Amino acid sequence: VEWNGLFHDQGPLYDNHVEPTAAQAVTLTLRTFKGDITSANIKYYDSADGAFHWVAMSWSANDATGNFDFWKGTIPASASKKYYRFQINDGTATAWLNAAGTTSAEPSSGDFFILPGFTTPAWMKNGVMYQIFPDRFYNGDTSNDVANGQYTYAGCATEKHAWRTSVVSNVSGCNSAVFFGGDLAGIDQKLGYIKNTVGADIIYLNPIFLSPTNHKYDTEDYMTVDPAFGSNTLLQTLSADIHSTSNGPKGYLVLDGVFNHTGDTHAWFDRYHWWTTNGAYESQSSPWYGYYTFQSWPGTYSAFFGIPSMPKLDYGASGSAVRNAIYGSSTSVVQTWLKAPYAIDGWRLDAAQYFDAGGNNGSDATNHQITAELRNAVKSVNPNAEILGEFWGNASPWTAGGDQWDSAMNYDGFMQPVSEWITGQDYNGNVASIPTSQFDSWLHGTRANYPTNVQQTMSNALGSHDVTRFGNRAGGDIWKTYLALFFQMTYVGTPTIYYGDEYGMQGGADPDNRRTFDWTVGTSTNSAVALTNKLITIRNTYPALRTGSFMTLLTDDTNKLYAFGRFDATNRIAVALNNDSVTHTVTVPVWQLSMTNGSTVTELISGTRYTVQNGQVSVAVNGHYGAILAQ
Ligand code: ARE
Ligand code: CA
Repeated sequence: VEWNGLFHDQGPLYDNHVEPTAAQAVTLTLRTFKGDITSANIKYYDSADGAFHWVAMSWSANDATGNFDFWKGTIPASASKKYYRFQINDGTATAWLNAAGTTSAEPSSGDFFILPGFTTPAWMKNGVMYQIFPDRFYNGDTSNDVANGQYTYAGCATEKHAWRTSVVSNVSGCNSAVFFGGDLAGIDQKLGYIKNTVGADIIYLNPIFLSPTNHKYDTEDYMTVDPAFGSNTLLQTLSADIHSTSNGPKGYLVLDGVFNHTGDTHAWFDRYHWWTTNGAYESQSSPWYGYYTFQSWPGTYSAFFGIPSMPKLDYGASGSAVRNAIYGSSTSVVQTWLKAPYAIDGWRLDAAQYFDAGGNNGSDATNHQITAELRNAVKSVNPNAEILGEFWGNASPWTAGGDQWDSAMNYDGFMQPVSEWITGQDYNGNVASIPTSQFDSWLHGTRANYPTNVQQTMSNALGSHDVTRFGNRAGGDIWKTYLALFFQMTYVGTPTIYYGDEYGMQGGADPDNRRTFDWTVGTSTNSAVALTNKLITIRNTYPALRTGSFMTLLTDDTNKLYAFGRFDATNRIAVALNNDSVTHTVTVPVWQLSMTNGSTVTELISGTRYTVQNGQVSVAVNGHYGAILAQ
């Protein structure tokens, strides 16, 4: 069997129902070199009977170039989850193909998923997300700014700093008390920048509810927008303006849901007696005593990473008061903000791996039961809402069943490999460098962890509020940002821009990764911002870049080159990336995409046309730049 001719993924040409209902049979297509094999079978595991089943495939067609055969087979419709791989035979020789790759021995993991009835939001598949740390984006209302010494929390008096773009350093352990004045009014005023200048349509806000710190991961009241950021009414306005098409494309709003822990100033806990009612820390007969886990009351209790200001919620059993308050009732936190008049479009679930009862820190059946209940609660209000989990590794325990998260922050399958390939540093800024071939196999392996509709909605970012800035890791070389943008906007998953990354904002670890946005740099005349916008426009124009197949075309470790295809029934696109610092001519084997000799492709940035010769297109690509060849 010629492995180089084998291809299958769940793109539109190879799978007729990537999100099947229980009533839809799934017809799969397998590509081989023409005349290469004698037979092929689908072998699938059906969770309904816990057994493997075989489907013999039959030859159906050749491709336009005559290089390939297509074989088809159909898995019958039913409601049960199924997992499949292909057995490909050439006489007595056999190869196996599944999502993890091609092997000569039968694989025991890495199969493709069929999860009837599981859908992820179309707007996440087709959108571009923009992440904002609200205190640092734009000050749209100076009247709500936190003043110097306005209050003291955890021994730190608040400090109001002037907007500036230099290093945000640790202020004697009190960096969470440093405020710059950014707010929801500022975000609302800058929607034109986000939607039109950048071209993003999904806005993800770091926490905005009442809390004494600038980051607001220690919630004091889930039902109140922090007054330094605005008001509940202003959130209503912001949500409406994001959704409106009068200021750009229709947008979507995702909020940070910090439900693993509350802050220690929440009335339920009330460590500092800020509230008139008795919290769990104040009285063992508090109505909320059972909301937390005390090893020794009141001083020793379960908390996020043992940080005393973040006492961990005890979710108890199904139907518990905490479950009802957070997501289970119509007046719960999760449901309230999803409903009109706020109508947010999704939740990013902070530290969601730790949800649990009894301070156990998650990762067991209780965590997954809570998460599944939370999903049902979200989808009962809005079936198109997004549930985006925060997890730094392989998030498949929360996505593989199609019953918990829609997708996750893609630290493991995007941010880390991109950082190591392009910058030679991991996202924490430590030296870590990988060649193109390893970059490609890393991407292949992490895609295989997830159902295709999950892959298509994974949040693919270059940086976040928890890691060093991409611009820092790139050593200030804006060309590395250009290259990263080419990849981000053409890869599988929801491109996610951490505010300022579109112009290569600098910054080290927390808190320096939360510098104030520089509005003299973040403009349409900035070359990186302009490239971001151009690439997003291209992504928006070609569905193949969002929901098409992905095929590796070239890995060249010596010259640091990478090329891959994205394609569907309408378009075939080859993306060529040069990770070297000098120009290289990239010879892209577009015969793998069935492009015929003599046909032309258009490079979408320059408009230059190229002719396919000998199954290839040769294109000169600048160092740390890319080319997008479409037909
Ligand atoms: C503050 C200070 C820091 C200081 C820290 C400890 O700013 O300088 O080091 O306190 O005292 C929020 C704020 C932070 C704040 C923190 C504690 O944003 O500024 O730090 O609260 O008060 C793990 C968790 C993951 C978590 C990351 C940071 O699993 O959930 O660590 N991320 C979320 C948010 C954060 C937020 C919180 C959680 C708390 O995104 O912004 O912090 O609500 C590996 C592991 C991961 C681990 C990761 C990073 O990859 O696999 O599990 O993530 O490393 O450590
Ligand atoms: Ca303000």
